[in-house]
Amino acid sequence: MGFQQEDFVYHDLFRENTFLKDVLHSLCDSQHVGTIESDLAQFSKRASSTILDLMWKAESHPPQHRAFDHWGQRVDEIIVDDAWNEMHNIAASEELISIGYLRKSAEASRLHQFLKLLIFHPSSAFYTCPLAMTDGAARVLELENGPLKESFFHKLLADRGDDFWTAGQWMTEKAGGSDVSQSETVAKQEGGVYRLYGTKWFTSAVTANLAMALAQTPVDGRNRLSLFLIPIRDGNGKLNNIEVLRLKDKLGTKAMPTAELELKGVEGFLVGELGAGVKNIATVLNISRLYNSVCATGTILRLHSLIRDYSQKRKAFGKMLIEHPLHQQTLLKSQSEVHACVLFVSEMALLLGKSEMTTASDSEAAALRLLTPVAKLWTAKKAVNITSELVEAFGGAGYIEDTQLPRFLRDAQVFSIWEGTTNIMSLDTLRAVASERVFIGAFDYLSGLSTDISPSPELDKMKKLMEDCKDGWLQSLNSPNDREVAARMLAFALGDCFCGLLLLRFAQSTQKARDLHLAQVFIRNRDHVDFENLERDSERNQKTLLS
Ligand code: MFK
Repeated sequence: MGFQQEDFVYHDLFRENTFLKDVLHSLCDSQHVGTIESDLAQFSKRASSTILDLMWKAESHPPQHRAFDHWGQRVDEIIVDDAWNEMHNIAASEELISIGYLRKSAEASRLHQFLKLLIFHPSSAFYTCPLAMTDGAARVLELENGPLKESFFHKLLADRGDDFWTAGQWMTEKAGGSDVSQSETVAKQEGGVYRLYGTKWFTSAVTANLAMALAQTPVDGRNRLSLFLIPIRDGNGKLNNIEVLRLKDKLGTKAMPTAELELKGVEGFLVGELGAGVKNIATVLNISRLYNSVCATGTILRLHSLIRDYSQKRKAFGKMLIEHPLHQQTLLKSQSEVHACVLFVSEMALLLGKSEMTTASDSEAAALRLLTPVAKLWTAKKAVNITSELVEAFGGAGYIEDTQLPRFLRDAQVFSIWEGTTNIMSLDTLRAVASERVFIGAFDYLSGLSTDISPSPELDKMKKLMEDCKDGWLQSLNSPNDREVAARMLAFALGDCFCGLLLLRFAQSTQKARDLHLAQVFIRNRDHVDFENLERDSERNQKTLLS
């Protein structure tokens, strides 16, 4: 037989090298680190073996919509593979939601949960998508602290699959995508309850048990969006006055059922104040945007592990790929960014944990608000770019479906769209910095981070970037147009600066040559921020675009 290439291996991400363990040890207090470490170790072993097998099965049997039974009766069954249902049981028994709410590890509980989700995501067939919305709904209910919490909160935290409920988030409509204010779904009061009517254009995880949905309600003589909790199914598992119009044929996330739904008078329970729907659903969005960051990060952590493994098994031009200087450059730059993403989401987990324990300082609360959209857009774009780079690094094998590598590229594209595009996240960054409290507090937080790090040229470069962001924003951007034009540049520069500081602090904490090298590689590849370097004349821009 001729040459046979040895296959690449899906290593256990927690045991493959010391990186994730080092992250945990550098951020978690000694009281909780042992429990979290042993839980991550056992789970990571499952995620790279039995759970991975379930993912292949779920991915190769995508969901189907059976609209009618054999007599023509509308049934709207969503047929999913058993493997998808097994992901549900795993999510419950591994307490993937409840870890964040039982708070056994106090402020580090979200760190525990996010690291576990990071390991789960690349083996989950995107079961992390329903989990993201479930977690967001759980946080809304926890804050609501009334009868709805009493009825539903515990179901979202259950540790047995049969008892565990997942949640969807139903916002997007034909008329209202990013601009949800254009939504046409209405909630009418009928017989003392609210009933919702309208079409929801993009509802992921239609196998969920409840949904958080926006609908128009009359408030002071005009329509305003309000938030409703909808129990999706009755006691027999049948949809409650909801019709499934069709499942979406998406670019990726093929195992995950996403549907177009017609609401035909489904009962909904008002959450929070009438007319404050966007503000209330922002709680869901902020949680699910952090999940998006965790999942984007998990994707590239896994893919980088695969290419490192392959690079030690594939020979070209007389030596292993890993020995080629140019291949090393590609892998090193992406590894520095993968590590940056892991540190970014881990730090956000700590900030979220503190905020939910009400122990966050003002500057930490401000950093959480500002850096949530930044984390979302920054990690999403890294996932898209790095996935493209690393799939390419496999050569032709990366373009062949049965290597399962092209799936990475298809799936990565969702991260910059799911829960708001890069530009929408940039506008949310703008919304956040418009508050003086958030602007000052978040820069205080970054500045505090930099004072913990020993002097070096790399630290100087990150401090300059931070000052240029702050001063440039205050001094050179005065009109709403100029600020909008600069929003994306600010968001990416903040992401660069935050990650550079985190990588330096991490290297200082581990004292490992690997971590210092990766911090240096990352910082060397950062650009300066220059708010003057923008096309600010909107009228001229439009003329050029249309001519
Ligand atoms: C996993 C597989 C997935 C499968 C494929 C997925 C593909 C994509 C499917 C989807 O459709 S996902 C859903 C994507 N859509 C979004 O994420 C919505 C994007 N749009 C936004 O985020 C807009 O910015 C937003 C709807 C929030 C704008 O609405 P408004 O009405 O113009 O907001 P406004 O008036 O600025 O803010 C209303 C209130 O909410 C304000 O509070 P006050 O009333 O007290 O002033 C804001 O401060 C507050 N708010 C808005 N965003 C916030 C926030 N508060 C905290 N955090 C935020 N992020």
